[in-house]
Amino acid sequence: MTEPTTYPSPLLRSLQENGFVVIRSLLNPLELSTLRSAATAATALARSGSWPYIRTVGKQFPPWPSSPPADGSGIWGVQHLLHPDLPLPKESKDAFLKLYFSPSILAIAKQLLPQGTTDDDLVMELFNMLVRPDREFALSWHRDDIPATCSAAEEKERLVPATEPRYHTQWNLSLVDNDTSLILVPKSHTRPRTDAERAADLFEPNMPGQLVVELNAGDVAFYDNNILHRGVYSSKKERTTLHGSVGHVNGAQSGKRARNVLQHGVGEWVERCDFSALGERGEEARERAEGMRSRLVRMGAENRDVGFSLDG
Ligand SMILES: O=C(O)CCC(=O)C(=O)O
Repeated sequence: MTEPTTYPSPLLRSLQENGFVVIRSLLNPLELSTLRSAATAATALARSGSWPYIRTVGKQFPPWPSSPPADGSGIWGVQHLLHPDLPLPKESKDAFLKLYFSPSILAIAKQLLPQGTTDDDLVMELFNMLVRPDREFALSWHRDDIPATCSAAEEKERLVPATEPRYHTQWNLSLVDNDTSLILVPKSHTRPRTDAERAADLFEPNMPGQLVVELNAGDVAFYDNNILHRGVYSSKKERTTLHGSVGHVNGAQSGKRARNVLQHGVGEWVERCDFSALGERGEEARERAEGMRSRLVRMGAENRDVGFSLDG
């Protein structure tokens, strides 16, 4: 028998086994403070109704309304941090741009995507932010691209087995301490729901085996977005969590991935993004980003009228 010549990295092994992996202290203090200023300014715009791309309390999945609810319950997310029209100072916009395309985030993504992934395989996807609502709010237990109404056989068919390659990866990076909003059931990314999980209330507060992902400022959790998970948000606790995803070109042809990404409306503005600030780090960084964008644009051209993944 011939020995395999490559082995999964520890990060990939952890993602394969558990469905998520946490990397501590990815950002230095200067990066954190620059990003926090940018995030605070973007959140203020979104809360005041001056930025129409938001996640509104009371609605879990896209499409969301373009202004905060009239009842004062607020927002739980700010969409499109790379949108060219986001009215922020250039320094703040550049901070978001440099983080999304940072060598550190992309190096982790390359380890979690199929072995041998290079810059030329990466696809730009989503970059949003999750924030404190103005009243208590929670998301139901869900998988991002498999409806809760699916049978066990349908779930099995759509879940990717542990050792098969994953063609996208999703991450939460907290800019403040003590983010405990993401709750998931480790190892549920490769198996259908158990009978107990199926029978449980969609807002069950104590799902068997659940784990609260705890992030401090600068920590990032990468996870399979079809792991069984939910979000629980308190109006009394600040949350400033950057929420992004990166794809692999071999998954971009799939209509399902295209729907998961394009349902957020990124295709409407991505061609107008200005990546020139990345050139400060050398042309290689800017060219990598241009390549990632062009593969997103191609995915959009090949998958029109994608609709939405989930209702609610
Ligand atoms: O708040 C979180 O971290 C989870 C968000 C989530 O589950 C979603 O956007 O579908």
